[in-house]
Amino acid sequence: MNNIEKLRSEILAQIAQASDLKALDAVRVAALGKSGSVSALMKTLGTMNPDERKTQGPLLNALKDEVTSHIAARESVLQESALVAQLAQESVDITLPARPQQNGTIHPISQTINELVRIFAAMGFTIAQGPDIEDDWHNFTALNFPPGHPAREMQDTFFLKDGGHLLRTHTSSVQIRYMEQNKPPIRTICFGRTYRSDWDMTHTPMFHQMECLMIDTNVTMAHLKGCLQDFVRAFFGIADLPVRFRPSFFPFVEPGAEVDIGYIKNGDAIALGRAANPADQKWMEVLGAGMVHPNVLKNCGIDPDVFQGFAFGTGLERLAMLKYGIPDLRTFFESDVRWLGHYGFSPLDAAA
Ligand code: 2NL
Repeated sequence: MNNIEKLRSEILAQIAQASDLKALDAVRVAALGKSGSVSALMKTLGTMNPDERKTQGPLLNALKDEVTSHIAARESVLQESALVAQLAQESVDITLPARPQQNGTIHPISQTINELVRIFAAMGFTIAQGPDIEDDWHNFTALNFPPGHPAREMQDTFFLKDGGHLLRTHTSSVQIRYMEQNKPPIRTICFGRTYRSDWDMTHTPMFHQMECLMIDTNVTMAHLKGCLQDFVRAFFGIADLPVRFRPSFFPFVEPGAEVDIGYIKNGDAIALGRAANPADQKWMEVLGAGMVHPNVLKNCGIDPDVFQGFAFGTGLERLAMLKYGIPDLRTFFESDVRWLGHYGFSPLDAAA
């Protein structure tokens, strides 16, 4: 009895005197902790006879409850005064200028893709996607590359160590997968990263391609030329931009062509467009194109006696450099936010 009463007044006094939360916690541990004074008394219950236990039990429990609630009450008083002290000490300098807001920009490659999507969507094309990691079939064999073709060599292609896979060297693999899954009529474009083991002024080991594929009955080179011409004129916003085809070879097309657009030289500067005097007309290559090779159609389960198609491909960095006047390819991949601030686009800029 006496013991409990004495302990009670001691602990309550300690609680009242605890001047901060740390001191209060020490009081709590000393009283209610595993080897605390109240806990020690509770343990003596087991050694008492039943009568004693009957009177002592409730008293000890009441002590424990009372100590607990005093600690909680003191704790909230101390928390409150700690907050008041902190608020009195801290101040906000409302004259400090706000941190400048960093606005992100749309990367020129993304902007170019958005513009191309608009142009080709208006012509009825859908967008296809495919994996960056490819197998030999979709990247080479289905595209009519013969076994010893130089593009299949180690120097140009990044092969994975598993022996069966590679990083796609062009987005044509996406079109192969699309033809395996979808039957004509087909009108589809794709955009994607492509990889070649190359690194100099005009080549980076990763770059972006766009590719276009149309398959139907009675598709001719005339459709290819009309589609291509409409696309480059819409993209560069030049209604009479000259376009010319030169015969060329790609294993996956027959006939194949390289496609040039016209420009004029003014000193060191160049301007896309038609020269007033044909003698001043200059040409630069921007695309590869052709009629899909019958073997490629066969490889995708499409009957070349019934269906024909055209395809073309182009590099997105090159298109973006020409349209936006970006002089150096390698700056696309330096991830310099100042470059992005300069050449990037606002999300509010409508696509051309
Ligand atoms: C270039 C040349 C080209 C194609 C891509 C293609 C795709 C299939 C079948 C036939 Cl599935 N052709 N694509 C055709 C000709 C040229 O790209 O210089 N790209 C940057």
